[in-house]
Amino acid sequence: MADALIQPSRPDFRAGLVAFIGRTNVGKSTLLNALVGRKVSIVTPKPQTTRDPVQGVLHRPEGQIVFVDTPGFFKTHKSRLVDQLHQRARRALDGIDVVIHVVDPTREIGEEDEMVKEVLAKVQLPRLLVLSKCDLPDRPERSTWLATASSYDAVFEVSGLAKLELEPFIQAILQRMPFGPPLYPESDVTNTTRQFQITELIREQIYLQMGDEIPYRTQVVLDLITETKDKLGNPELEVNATILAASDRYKAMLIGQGAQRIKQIRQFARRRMKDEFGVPVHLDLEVLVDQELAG
Ligand SMILES: Nc1nc2c(ncn2[C@@H]2O[C@H](COP(=O)(O)OP(=O)(O)OP(=O)(O)O)[C@@H](O)[C@H]2O)c(=O)[nH]1
Ligand SMILES: [Mg+2]
Repeated sequence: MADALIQPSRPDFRAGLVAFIGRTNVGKSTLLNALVGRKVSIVTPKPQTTRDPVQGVLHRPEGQIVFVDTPGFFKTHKSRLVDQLHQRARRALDGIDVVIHVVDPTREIGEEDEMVKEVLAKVQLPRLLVLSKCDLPDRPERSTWLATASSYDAVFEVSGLAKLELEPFIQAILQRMPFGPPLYPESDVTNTTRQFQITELIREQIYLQMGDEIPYRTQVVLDLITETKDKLGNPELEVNATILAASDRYKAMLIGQGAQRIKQIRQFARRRMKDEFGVPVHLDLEVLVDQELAG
């Protein structure tokens, strides 16, 4: 955040922080991306895709909303990583102005939803309930969630994927923002760096290209990023990154038969990076084992 760039705002300008909280896979990150108009948070059908409280900024003449994405709550066998992600989601509520509980009415209500409700019960904040995926015709838990409306300040049904019903939702949030100057300059859409975005786009492809068994403890490390030019003088990016796997077995899975899987991860990640950064990307990916990730 470069404070010097922030323009003095109108006296009635509103700005604040809004956190999305919910069980894993309900569509928090998809919604964040739809609201800010850019892919600032990665999305996959696999649980606990989001690991860090990524911020995305929506700029409007009357106000600025900083959305905070959080790791989803996920009930699984006890693990240090899952505990850590839940802790990050709870902490993301510090300093927030409004909390948005995102639920997926297509899925049976479960223990994970109860975990989120317990977190919400501990915070004294304006709260909105969002029923996601309203583009899907079959939403068996819709009425059950709507029946909980009295526990919230307002309820919305939206679709991040199909970008449906977003405007009334945005207006409801803006109304609840405190008066104050913008938190980010108008040019900023996220608090993340390009380096972070690159490692996330690689992690996204790891999740997407692997089967059911995801090497969750895998880490992506950026070794080098260089801005270069092609023969005609057009800008390009050269990226060298390493995927650290927790064991030889995971390393073999990531590489795949005849190195097919790592090739796919590389190809798709390159394409997504080109979409995001607007320049061709050469990506060099290596897979190594890091024993410290195990356990
Ligand atoms: N049909 C439909 N699918 C959606 C919608 N929003 C998200 N999805 C899908 O739901 C899956 C999970 O989406 P995410 O945005 O990653 O969910 P999340 O809540 O951020 O998940 P975690 O980061 O794991 O907590 C993906 O396969 C999305 O494409 C929606 O509005 N409609
Ligand atoms: Mg997410």
